[in-house]
Formats: sequence, C-alpha cells, structure tokens
Amino acid sequence: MDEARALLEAAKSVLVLTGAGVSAESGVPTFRGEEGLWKSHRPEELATPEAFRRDPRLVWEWYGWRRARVAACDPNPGHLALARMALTRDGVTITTQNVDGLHEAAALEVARELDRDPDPALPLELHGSLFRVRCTGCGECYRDREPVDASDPETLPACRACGGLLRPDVVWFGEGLPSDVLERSLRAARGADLCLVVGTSALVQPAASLPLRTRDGGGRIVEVNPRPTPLSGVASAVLRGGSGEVLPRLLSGAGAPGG
Ligand code: BV8
Ligand code: ZN
Repeated sequence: MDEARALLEAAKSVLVLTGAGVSAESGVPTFRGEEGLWKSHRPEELATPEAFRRDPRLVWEWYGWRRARVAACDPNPGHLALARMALTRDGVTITTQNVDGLHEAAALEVARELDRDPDPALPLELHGSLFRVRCTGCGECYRDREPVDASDPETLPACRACGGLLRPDVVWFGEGLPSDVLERSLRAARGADLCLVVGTSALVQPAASLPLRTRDGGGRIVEVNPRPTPLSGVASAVLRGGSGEVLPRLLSGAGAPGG
C-alpha cells in the first residue's frame, strides 16, 4: 500500500482503467466470476452482432435484464473514491470497460457534493453503455433508461426518429471500439506516469493493453484485484483486495501531486 501511495503521490498524470470488478461490491455481477454473467450464456451467443442479427429478442432479453439489474445498483465507495480523486487533482483520466454507468453516477454525486463540474470524473466508456441505444436503421444514438419488453420481437425498442430496430449502444466482440474514446484512452495511457488498473481480468483487447502502453512510455502500473491477472507480473504494486475497500484507503489524501 505504501509503494502504491508513493507512486500515486508522485504521478503527475494518472490513467485509471476499470473492469467489472469495480462494480462487484455494488451488486453488479462480473463476467467471468463464479456468479459470472457469462455462466448462463456464452459470449459468442449474445455479445456479438451475429447473435443480434440472428435473434435480437434473445439479445435484448439479456441486455434488458442487465439494464434493470444495474439500474437498481448504486456506486460503491470504490467508484466514489475514484471520482473524488479525479475531481480534486489534475491529470486524472478514468477509462472503463464497464457499461453500467456507475462511474458517471459517482461523478455526478461527488461533483454535487463538492459543487464542481463533474466533467473530469466522467469516464471514457470503451465498451459503450447499457443506457444508450443506437438505431440499426438511421444510426440515431441516444440515452435510454426505459425497461425493455423483450417478450416479443414486436415489442423490442424502436427508434424515436424512424421506428427502426434499436440495439444496445455497446461494443460487441468483433466490433471496433468508439474511435474517439479509444484514441483518447490510448493517448492518456501513453502519457501517464501511473496506470491504476482496478477490477479487470485483463483478457479483453484492446482495453487490456492500455496499461502496457503506460509502461512502454516509462510509467508504472498498480493493480487492485483480489486475484492475479496477466498484468500482475508487470505491476509495480499489487493490492489484493476488493476495490470498494482498497480504493478509499489508497486514495484518501490523494490530493494534488507532491503531497
Ligand atoms: C475487436 C460488451 C476488432 C458489452 C464486451 C483472440 C481470439 C478471439 C478474439 C480475440 C482474440 N484476441 C482479441 C480478440 C478480440 C476480442 C477479445 O479481446 N477477445 C478476448 C475474450 C480474447 N476483442 C474484441 O472483439 C474487441 N473488438 O477487437 O474488434 C476490430 C478492430 C477494429 C475495427 C473493427 C473490429 C471488442 C471487445 C469488447 C467486447 N465487449 N462487452 C457488455 O455486454 O458488457 S467485453 C466484456 O468483457 C465486458 O465489456 C467486460 O467489461 C469485459 C472485460 O471483462 P472484465 O471487466 O475484466 O470482467 P471479468 O469478469 O472478466 O473480470 C472481473 C475482474 O474483477 C476479475 O479479475 C476479478 O478478480 C475482479 N474482481 C472481482 N471482485 C472484485 C474484483 N476486483 C476488485 N474488487 C472486487 N470486489
Ligand atoms: Zn432510426
């Protein structure tokens, strides 16, 4: 913890990369854990454009269930500690593989408390969001928190502009990440003195290679995860614990660089 704190204090620019583990203590199931989301389904089955073309009702049933499940969850102390750091010191970028909107909720909550603009704590959403939809007809893209009625293909979400079939605005396997989000994340990774990697199994590309770009640029890696990952071996410090408990301890007093 001391080594990690020292690296954090000394860093002028920090890239935070999070995965499903940062939301585990909010009650959001991870992908590959015991109760993993992938347990009941296989990724190829649902998180691909082919699956959506083949059976949009089944894919919407899974995303609708996840949207309802996540809408009932709150940011945990880990999300809040990250938002607080991003709002109280310069040079912090949060990029996430999660589509649960909890980093954004934490940013809004802490910004309200500090009476500040939430912008610096709003995450780059590498894999999109459960609460945004995109029209497969006209391409219109907008926020949508409505419950999904996936009981029949006829009741699936329809575009408010053209009536076309909407899809979740998330990145499926085989699809490219949003170029502006990926570009900004790559740039932040390259220039970071420290990449704080929280709650990801570091298996999915290209997200998992962001910390390696920090290291290639001479920066260091700190990992927060109860279990080892492919990044553990290249991390300068590894904090084995739940992020909801570890992050508030690590980030308390993580004020401006240099103390
Ligand atoms: C692309 C959709 C090309 C949204 C997701 C080799 C073979 C086959 C394919 C590939 C390959 N190499 C690369 C690929 C491509 C593929 C890929 O990486 N596959 C992997 C599986 C091998 N990548 C892609 O397809 C990407 N696109 O490459 O396209 C391209 C390029 C240009 C132009 C056109 C095309 C797209 C990747 C995005 C896929 N979409 N999700 C959704 O439904 O959510 S990925 C899915 O996995 C989620 O988004 C999730 O975020 C992501 C990563 O999972 P994690 O977040 O890490 O979650 P996980 O459960 O795995 O781990 C949780 C961790 O938390 C664990 O380590 C656990 O220990 C820890 N934890 C638990 N509790 C806690 C905790 N940590 C802290 N505190 C706790 N309390
Ligand atoms: Zn449309």
